[in-house]
Amino acid sequence: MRGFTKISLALSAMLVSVTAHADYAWNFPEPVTPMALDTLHVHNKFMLISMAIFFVVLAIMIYSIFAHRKSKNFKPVKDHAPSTATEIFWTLIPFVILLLIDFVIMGIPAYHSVVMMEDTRDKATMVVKVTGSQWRWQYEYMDGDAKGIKFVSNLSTPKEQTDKGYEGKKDEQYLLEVDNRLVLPVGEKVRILMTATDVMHNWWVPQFGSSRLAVPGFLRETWVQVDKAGTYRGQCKELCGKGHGYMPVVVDAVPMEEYKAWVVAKKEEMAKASAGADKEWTKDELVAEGKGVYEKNCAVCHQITGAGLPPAFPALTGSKVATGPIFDADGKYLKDGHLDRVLNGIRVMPGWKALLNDTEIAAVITYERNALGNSVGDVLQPAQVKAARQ
Ligand code: HEC
Ligand SMILES: [Cu+2]
Repeated sequence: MRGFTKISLALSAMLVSVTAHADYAWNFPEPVTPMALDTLHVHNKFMLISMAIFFVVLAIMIYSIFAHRKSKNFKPVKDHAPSTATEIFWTLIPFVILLLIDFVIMGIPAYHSVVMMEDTRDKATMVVKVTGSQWRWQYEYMDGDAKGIKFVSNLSTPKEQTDKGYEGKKDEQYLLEVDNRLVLPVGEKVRILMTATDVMHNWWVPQFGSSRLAVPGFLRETWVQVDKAGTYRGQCKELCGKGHGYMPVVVDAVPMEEYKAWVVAKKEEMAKASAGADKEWTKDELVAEGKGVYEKNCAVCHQITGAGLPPAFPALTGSKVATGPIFDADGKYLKDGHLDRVLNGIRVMPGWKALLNDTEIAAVITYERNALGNSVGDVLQPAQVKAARQ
């Protein structure tokens, strides 16, 4: 009786703690793509089957223990094994049962799910390329009206909130917010091509159910078809270095009309940016623009002040490269010069050619040379960056 009291006390304590957390989401997040729905169904089905097996086995075990207890004078069999026929019989029966469950009852839905995940082309109406880099995502629309739209998506949680010892209020979407969201039309099957520029990353939105490793040097694919409008958030799911926790994914799924309007607006924005590349900028304009570019893209490694984190990440303050020549005596592009380092990168330093436009590169270089404790005094124009790219 005592034992029972103890057990029921413990059980009710557990129940209380469970109900105290009743608002906590124990289940999977709501699936919004056919893939997420299908895999959730498979999961639930498998869970039920495993639980049924668990309870049947447990019941037989408890029954055996109780029915053959000492107080009933059961004598254990010591001196002989049961007949070979019995042994074969009770090995074969569970074997057949499990075979049936594994290959038929679980195998068929699992097979259906896997085939569906792998089929990226059938009925896909658009293609988006997703590139992972340390530590940001880049999106490129490959076809249709949106063809040519390409942008980088950076974490937008203010830097001070992620600093050690920060006590203030954190954003509601802390570490799950970005400056440029991926926008997709609702109900369209989107084929996603995936790659990485440095190490492996994984573009993962839990509510989409699709997750695929982005591997440098490989083009891999998956697909999403978001059936419900809304904003969906995810993260990089492959440990990819120091900034792994700082490369979230934010996707806006919007009705087709809204998507089309977004495409037009985004194209205009891009046209404006490239027009900006042809005009002559003043030093102050470039430094002001460059500060934003620097803090968003470079400060993770080189730090806000430019002091770096030696020996892994060199200081830019006083750096020979960052204060050194950009062009040679004939005004030609200098290999291993400042611009070359930023465009093409070297070793751990990423190349920014594909991630930043001409204005951004000109601005960040002018910023490095005239801020962060440096005062070279010169200016790099976007037009010069444009020319150097060729
Ligand atoms: C992922 C971390 C990382 C990011 C982000 C990064 N850098 Fe670097 N950077 C490095 C490393 C590491 C080196 C040293 C490379 C080497 O020489 O092996 C470096 C070197 C440099 C150098 C040469 C410095 C010297 O004295 O050798 C410049 C200039 C530079 N980075 C500019 C930038 C700019 C501009 C950005 C942003 C647009 C940026 N970096 C973003 C890691 C980074
Ligand atoms: Cu990553």
